[in-house]
Amino acid sequence: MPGLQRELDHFMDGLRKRNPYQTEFHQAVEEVAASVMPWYLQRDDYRSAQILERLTEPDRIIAFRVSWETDGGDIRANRAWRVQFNHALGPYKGGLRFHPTVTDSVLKFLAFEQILKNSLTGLPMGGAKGGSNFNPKDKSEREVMRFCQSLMTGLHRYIGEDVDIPAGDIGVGSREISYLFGQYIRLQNRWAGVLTGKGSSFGGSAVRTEATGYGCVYFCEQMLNHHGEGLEGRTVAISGSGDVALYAAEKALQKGARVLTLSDSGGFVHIRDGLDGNQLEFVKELKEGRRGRISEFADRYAGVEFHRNARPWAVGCEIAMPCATQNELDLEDAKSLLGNGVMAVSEGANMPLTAGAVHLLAARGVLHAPGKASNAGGVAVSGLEQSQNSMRISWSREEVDGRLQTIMSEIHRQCVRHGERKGRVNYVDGANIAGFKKVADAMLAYGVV
Ligand code: NDP
Ligand code: 2IT
Repeated sequence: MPGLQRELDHFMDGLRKRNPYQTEFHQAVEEVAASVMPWYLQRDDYRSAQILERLTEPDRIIAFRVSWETDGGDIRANRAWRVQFNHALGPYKGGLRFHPTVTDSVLKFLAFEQILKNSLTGLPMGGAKGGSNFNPKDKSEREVMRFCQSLMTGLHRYIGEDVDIPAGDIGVGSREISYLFGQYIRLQNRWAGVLTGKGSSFGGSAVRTEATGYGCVYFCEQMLNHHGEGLEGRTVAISGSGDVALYAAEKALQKGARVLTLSDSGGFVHIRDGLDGNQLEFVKELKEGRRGRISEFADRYAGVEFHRNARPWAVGCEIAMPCATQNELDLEDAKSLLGNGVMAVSEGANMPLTAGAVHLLAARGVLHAPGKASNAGGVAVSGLEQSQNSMRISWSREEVDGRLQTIMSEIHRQCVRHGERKGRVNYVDGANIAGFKKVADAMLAYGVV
């Protein structure tokens, strides 16, 4: 369709010009624009209201300096941002990332993806993301605390339980959320559910830590079942060893799958016989308790090999779950997976595949769940945490897990509805169209705002 390609190129040229050098943001928008364009071009009402142009321009970006003091008395200044992208469907919602690679481009891509992801959950949440180029890895406990307090001092006036509700992401787990929350309630002198991922004794929801990984496996199972396959006995390669990866591994084990790999930024471990329950407990303690390196897992167990500075995608597997970071699985990795007969890719991370890898998997008909569908379980349980905070109640593990499963099934249903072509589902198109449409309808209803 030459007209379609021309429209897409024209739109992307404009977006690139308006947002120079923001390559991650371009990549995220281009994927969505390619999915929605055929349908968008038929909607004169959306086109004349410039929905696509407005939906790719953030409502606002708050950029601020975070000054803090090291244990040695040196002064440091980091950069921090909060991208409040779109609140058509509810208050801004999305995580905070602390990692040296954080830039405004990375946060804009994440916040843009979050709009559509949150729309897919069916809960009233807009899209946002924030974070800093701060590296928590080589910092002491007290340094992390002082950094979090200083960041919240800069951020607190822009957030609120009905305005914007941050949560965790890479480098921001329950420790950081607790420091951020403590500072928020000190500054505001009021307790409100303004962050999610809190400790269970102070307003946190059951299953929030596990929700992204569990949800990713629930979604993968739905995707396989819909195509006449199952998860039991399947081999799974997982990247990462953070919150998302570890609980994807846990749920995959519970479902009878064989987990062959985990990784961190130093390399990956190949568990030839498949991860077992004791080993998973060891890795949890290693990563969550001691903040150690994944190489130590191989040091501890015979039969577990460590591959330094390598990614796990050359290991033969039937299912791949990238759960570390963006663009961690490229065209060459996708070729390796295909060469080994991969049948499904379920993204735990946000945009872990390069555009080349996405296109190759689509061309070869591999089932591919994009993060905005398959990792939506985390923010969905964040939404449930907000509900519990507002109602001043707390639900049991079973209650929250049941709701999570229902939400993941409903997201799968929406992907099928908008992405099924001749009995095979393109989940990338399905998720993009379903997520986009709801936000577009709300924006149209609001008029020119
Ligand atoms: P964590 O900080 O808990 O873990 C991140 C993991 O990814 C670590 O193993 C880390 O290794 C690895 N990693 C991070 N950056 C890189 C990099 N540049 N290269 C190689 N490895 C890297 O984060 P989460 O588990 O929370 O997040 C993982 C992914 O899931 C992210 O894409 C995040 O946006 C996404 N996500 C998270 C949700 C959540 O609720 N937490 C919800 C939905 C999506 P190392 O420790 O060596 O840096
Ligand atoms: O990418 C994501 O969905 C998250 N980091 C979770 C966001 C949230 O608000 O729970």
